Amino acid sequence: IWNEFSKEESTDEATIQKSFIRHATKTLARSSYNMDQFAAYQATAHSVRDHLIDRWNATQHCHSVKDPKRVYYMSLEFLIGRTLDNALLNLNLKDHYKRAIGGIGFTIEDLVDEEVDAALGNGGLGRLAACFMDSLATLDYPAWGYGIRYEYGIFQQKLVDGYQTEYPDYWLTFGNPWEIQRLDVSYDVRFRGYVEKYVDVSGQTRYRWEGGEKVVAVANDYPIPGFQTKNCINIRLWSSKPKKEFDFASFNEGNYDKSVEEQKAAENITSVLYPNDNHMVGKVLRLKQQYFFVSATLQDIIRRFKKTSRPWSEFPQQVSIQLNDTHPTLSIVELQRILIDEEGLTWDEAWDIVTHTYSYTNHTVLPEALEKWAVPLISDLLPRHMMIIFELNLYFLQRVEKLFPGDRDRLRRMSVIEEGHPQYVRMAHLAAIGSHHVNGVAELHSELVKTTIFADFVEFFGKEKFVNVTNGVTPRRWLHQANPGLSTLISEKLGGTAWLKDLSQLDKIKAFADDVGFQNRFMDIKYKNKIRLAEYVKDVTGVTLSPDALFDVQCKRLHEYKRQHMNIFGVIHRYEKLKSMSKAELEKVVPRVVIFAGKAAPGYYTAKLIIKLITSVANVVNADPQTSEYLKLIFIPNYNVSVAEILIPASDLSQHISTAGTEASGTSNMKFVLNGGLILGTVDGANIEIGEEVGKDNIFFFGALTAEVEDIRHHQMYHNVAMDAKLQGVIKSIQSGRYGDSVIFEPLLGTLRSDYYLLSKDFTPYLEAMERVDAAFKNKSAWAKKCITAAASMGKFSSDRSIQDYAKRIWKITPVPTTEEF
Ligand code: 26Q
Repeated sequence: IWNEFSKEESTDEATIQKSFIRHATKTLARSSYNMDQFAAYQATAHSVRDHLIDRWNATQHCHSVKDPKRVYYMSLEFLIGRTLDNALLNLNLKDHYKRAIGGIGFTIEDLVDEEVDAALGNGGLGRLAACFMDSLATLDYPAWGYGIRYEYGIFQQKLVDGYQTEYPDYWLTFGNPWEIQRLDVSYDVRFRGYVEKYVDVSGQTRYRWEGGEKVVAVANDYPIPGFQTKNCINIRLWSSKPKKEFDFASFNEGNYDKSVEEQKAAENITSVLYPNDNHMVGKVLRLKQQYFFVSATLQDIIRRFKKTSRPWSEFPQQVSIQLNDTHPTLSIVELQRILIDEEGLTWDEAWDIVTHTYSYTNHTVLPEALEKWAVPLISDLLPRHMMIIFELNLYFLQRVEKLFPGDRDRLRRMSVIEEGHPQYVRMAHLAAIGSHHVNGVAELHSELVKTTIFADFVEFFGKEKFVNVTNGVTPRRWLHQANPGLSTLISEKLGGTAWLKDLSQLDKIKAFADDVGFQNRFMDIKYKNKIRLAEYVKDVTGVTLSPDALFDVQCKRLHEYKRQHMNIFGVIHRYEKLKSMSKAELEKVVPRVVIFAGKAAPGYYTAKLIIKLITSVANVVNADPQTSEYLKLIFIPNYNVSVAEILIPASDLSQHISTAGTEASGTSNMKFVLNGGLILGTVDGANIEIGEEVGKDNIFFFGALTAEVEDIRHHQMYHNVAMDAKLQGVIKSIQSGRYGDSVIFEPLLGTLRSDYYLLSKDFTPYLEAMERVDAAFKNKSAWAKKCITAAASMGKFSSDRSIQDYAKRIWKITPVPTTEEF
């Protein structure tokens, strides 16, 4: 009976319609008189979800039978975005559903737009995790993602009087058809308590973590379908629940507050995502989130490992754990604790297992982003873990001392503990010591990792431990889904969709770069994408854009190192210049639309002020009839994955202009070029490798190189520099009051007096690069050729390639296809 009735439903029109109506009536309790567009989305989603679950079950069954080595990707963030369209495309059901849903009187595009984003991440790091899950599923790797089911994702950004204001992102109001709550998969997680020393039966001194507060972690599963494969993997997101529902003792004593308090405290743990990107905040609740996540995940991994009764020594042959930055680093300590305190292994046996299990990805070398936690905070929350950290640090420093006798300064630099009042735990040191590999996310960044934060560690462990895995993006979401026009054109030329699983095939499109007919089709697709964006911009801002203008986009988290202020200063410079031009001169100008989007961390004052400057300048520029044909300036509010899917395919030029050496990789740079846009960028992060692939004629580089930046910073030469003359002109323009009371911008302008991000140094080269862009855009055919050549050169930047790199060099896992019998 099971075999007969558990088969995946067929996908003909009538079956899909039946399934839609069954879910509308039975799952949602709706009727034909009571179906709005949102309910239709929900019914469709539930119907698609059935297909996902069938494949998910088959994949799980296959993996438990074959019991291969698995990889666990631990990340505090998964920035997934919407699922419906992505699932339809990955399952190859889009056309079927289009027809079936059309037959019921809805259009699939409208329904897709009803879905709210799953925005459980800040930016690059979280979106990378989501791309990696898509690739792991597509390539048939036996993999799990583990994370937290935040009830509030990254805040919603609205503009009020041109200022960013934040609103809670409660994304679960109307339920979530994509998650499967698993009340049967739950674990206790403990905080605080005390440590007891005792002697065991064999006379060994041992420690036990006793007492403490308990909460419960409940699993919520998020199926991730691969593209054109039966394989469907899982992201398991934990939510916290109180251990005891209600304290009746205090309730009966009339102490209602106290009995509810504990319950609320437990639920608080997974309530909200911290909205800081590339900036460490030392809040207890964040540390609680990290340990809660680490504890539940390890219990789940160990339970799965124990099912097959292997000895502990085989753990690293069965389990590989990747740490997405240092955020889950307590996992290293927790595994050591479980092995020695609960499983009775010796310290050395345990440490050997730990260090053959973990690997760690570093995403930044910026000092303000490196995680360090005050020792008293950890001692209080996790007393046994703090002991273990001190102990492993002691053994580690003894080994360092042996190799470099008497080098006190080296010991101080390398210690997991930063001395001071209070002491701090350096999480990056802990992660590096407990891992077999440490990787950076682009070539330059991986070199910087070795020469800056881990220089001493390279000398100690050897350079083989420190590797590079250049980031990538999934071409399924970021081309096939976001840009169906271009995807169809490529499939037509390459004779099918195989390139979507092997992006190196894109290379063959280069053959058409000179073909005028192809150029026209390519640029026509871009034009239509620009119209789609213009409609969206009209909708959310009321401003009308001409799709004939050069669309120039910078969308990313607001940060001084990313230098959105250099961009807006450049816009002011352009505007002033336009104002001074004669009619004849104006006629030669390339019309430009400058678009910004991005969120600032709520507590990041300077970043928020940059947004205010952008919106203030936009108000003036967009209302100026003298320049309106030549310049428009837009700030799109609430940048998220869904906005990116509209924005990226519509860009002619995108800006990636971080001070050299500061942006670890960047991943939107890859998405833009893949979609037929060019980059204006610094010689930083993955821009460099993109430049190597596309060729120097197809990317606009400018600015100081990393070595020069390092030199200037090392000699403190960024203080009180003579300001670039053109930049001075821009500052004067702001101070003239042209964009509103300039007093509010003084703190932003003040940052330039100590020009740590080297705006002054890079400003003139930046403007010169812009002139090269304008000149190039005038030659339509030459521009098209650049875009085609660049896009066709992007094979390297598929996250499939990144994942294969990790799988072969770091995780040592092989694909396990879910075959038909499952
Ligand atoms: C840490 C401690 C406490 C609170 C918050 C944090 C925290 C949270 C998020 C620290 C950093 C982040 C996010 C970092 C991030 O997104 N980094 C980006 O990672 C991308 C993927 O590798 C790179 O492409 C970007 O260059 C890098 O900035």
